[in-house]
Amino acid sequence: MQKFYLTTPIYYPSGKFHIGTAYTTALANTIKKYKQERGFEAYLLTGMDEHGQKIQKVAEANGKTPQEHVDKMAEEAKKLWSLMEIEYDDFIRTTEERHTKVVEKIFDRLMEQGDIYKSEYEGWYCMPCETYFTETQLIDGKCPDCGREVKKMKEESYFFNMKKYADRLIKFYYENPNFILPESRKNELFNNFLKPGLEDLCVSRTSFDWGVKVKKDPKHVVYVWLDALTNYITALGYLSENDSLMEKYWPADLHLVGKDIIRFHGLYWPIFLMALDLPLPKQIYAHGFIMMKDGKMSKSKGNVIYPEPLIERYGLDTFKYFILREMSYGQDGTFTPEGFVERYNFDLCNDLGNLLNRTIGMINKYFNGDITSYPNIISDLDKEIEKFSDVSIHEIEEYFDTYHISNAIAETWNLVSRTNKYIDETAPWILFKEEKYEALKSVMYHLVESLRRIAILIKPYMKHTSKKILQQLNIPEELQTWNSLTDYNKLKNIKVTDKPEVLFARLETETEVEEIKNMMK
Ligand code: ME8
Repeated sequence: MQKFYLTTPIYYPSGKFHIGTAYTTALANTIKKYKQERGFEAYLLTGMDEHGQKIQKVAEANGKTPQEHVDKMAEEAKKLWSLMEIEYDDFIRTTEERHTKVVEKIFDRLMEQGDIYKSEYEGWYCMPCETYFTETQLIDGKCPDCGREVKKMKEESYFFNMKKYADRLIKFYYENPNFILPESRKNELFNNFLKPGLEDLCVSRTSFDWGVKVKKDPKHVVYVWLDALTNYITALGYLSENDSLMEKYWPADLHLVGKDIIRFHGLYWPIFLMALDLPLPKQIYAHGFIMMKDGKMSKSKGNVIYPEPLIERYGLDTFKYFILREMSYGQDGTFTPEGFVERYNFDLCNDLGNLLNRTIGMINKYFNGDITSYPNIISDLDKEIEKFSDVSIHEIEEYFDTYHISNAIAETWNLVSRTNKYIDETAPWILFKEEKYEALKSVMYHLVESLRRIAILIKPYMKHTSKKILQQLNIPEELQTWNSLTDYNKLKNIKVTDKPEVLFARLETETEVEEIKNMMK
């Protein structure tokens, strides 16, 4: 069986996870489920990045030790992933011994090899922000973040020799043009960072101690990104007693990240791996950000939206449908309460829900719920819809394979719309009135086929809706699989339900927009 190893970023437990974090994870789960449908042995890793000064400070502010804080946050994260039915195979936390022990070993080894060397870090330090800046980053000689005075400071630090590997990485980029997706991000990394030349990277800190200590020099802790990135291999047992998962799954097929952290994944991570003599991941896809009408989500603006209340009120499938559809490939998307309610009412309730209801209603009315077998006489309109859905399936698979999930969903809804149009074109009520029963049978057959296909195509991200459609139509198990998508004439002796259940009840727009606005914090 072909394997597929994919990862999400490991998130900082600095606050409650909002719909942005949920988006990356839902996207990862969708890709995993799709790969499984296509016969891959898929392995999904997620987790938490628990070290660093930021976490130490948040814990202090909450009157907790860092460990108490991250333990609680890990529980909450797992609760959210369970609510969202995320089928991860492992959840790695960077404070776990299986991780920290290996980070120590990696740091040691890189030091021994001479890739990490000791030197002095010099820069402009902003005390309140606890951050170093270079001369050019300063604004009017002051801190670019808070505008306060900065001081020139020197600190003893360990550095990673990035320069040594830069040419190899450039070559790798040339030889693997699809390594970084989308292409625009790759070009950015290449032109803005690789071409001008990489600076050596400071990989240790002495200003705080919540991290993995450098074994041979414990007043230093390992830089949080060197610590964090290695999770992708420590979780597989790299340098541990049992590294069978590493054997099986490395290199990763896909690292899924947001555009904010592509620099770390596209530059530093490959170089760390080269230094460790390990193969590089096959692809890194950086998606865009979920934005709000007034820009980024932030607590100070009071515009943060969390997944839980949305899922509770509108269901998991609706939530996933919205975020996955709204985020075009590599682009930012916008969350608005109006957009959310509109997509629900139009796409889910009107287009998909009504299609199922109308179809079941007609089959019951005209044929007592029975679909017997593939019709003998096929009209041109029937042929057209068959052809349309064949082409759709092909395109949707291609979109899934290249992680254009929003396009895959949009194309599926084209099929939904086309099927609705087919009802208008064939006007089954007239066929019935004119007693053209063979033609009417064929229309019903084609409607069920379309719905069966749609139900299979949405399975990776709308499991429950998919199941409800297949159940109401009474589709046999063997015709519920991805492999059966291309079969078009196998449905036989089916009796659809005589008690159709509404998939998505219509929402009252104004009330719901208000409801969602009240969910924002
Ligand atoms: O960066 N829209 O963790 P983090 C879409 N610990 N995605 C969003 C988003 C938004 N508005 N906000 C956040 C870290 N994300 C490091 C990662 S990996 C070795 C270490 C998602 O908690 C997106 O995937 O800040 C982004 O890259 C990630 O959360 C950042 O999570």
